[in-house]
Amino acid sequence: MAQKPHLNIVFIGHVDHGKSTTVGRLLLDTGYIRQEEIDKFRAEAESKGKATFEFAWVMDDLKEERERGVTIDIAHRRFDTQKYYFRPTLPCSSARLPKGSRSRPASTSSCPGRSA
Ligand SMILES: Nc1nc2c(ncn2[C@@H]2O[C@H](COP(=O)(O)OP(=O)(O)OP(=O)(O)O)[C@@H](O)[C@H]2O)c(=O)[nH]1
Ligand SMILES: [Mg+2]
Repeated sequence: MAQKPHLNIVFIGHVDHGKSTTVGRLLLDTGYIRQEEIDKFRAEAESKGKATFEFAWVMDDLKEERERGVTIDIAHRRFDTQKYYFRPTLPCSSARLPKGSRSRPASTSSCPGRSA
């Protein structure tokens, strides 16, 4: 079978505008995550005062990301449609940058935190 064309998608937007949630939803709708996992995240998020973050938690799996409700480290997951193979990317959050900074300083350029 021929390989599908591969498309990278980068989700860009302001803090809390729903980038992680959109990717989590796409992964559910394309069968790359099960509804049971979302239900588990929903219950856990509610118990920790982070209700509504269940879809974001699919991508945001670091402890600090879940506590703060922000994406901190770059993350990739695959999903497919009939015609394409997608690799969504959530870039590191600007929330990690020093106040007033518009670009990532050299010392934080490698997005520390997530292994593999
Ligand atoms: N009402 C509503 N809430 C949404 C929608 N999309 C996301 N949210 C909520 O917005 C909050 C932040 O969502 P995230 O997906 O973490 O936003 P983000 O853009 O990834 O945020 P950062 O990683 O901090 O940049 C969560 O409480 C979501 O449930 C939407 O379409 N409608
Ligand atoms: Mg995010």
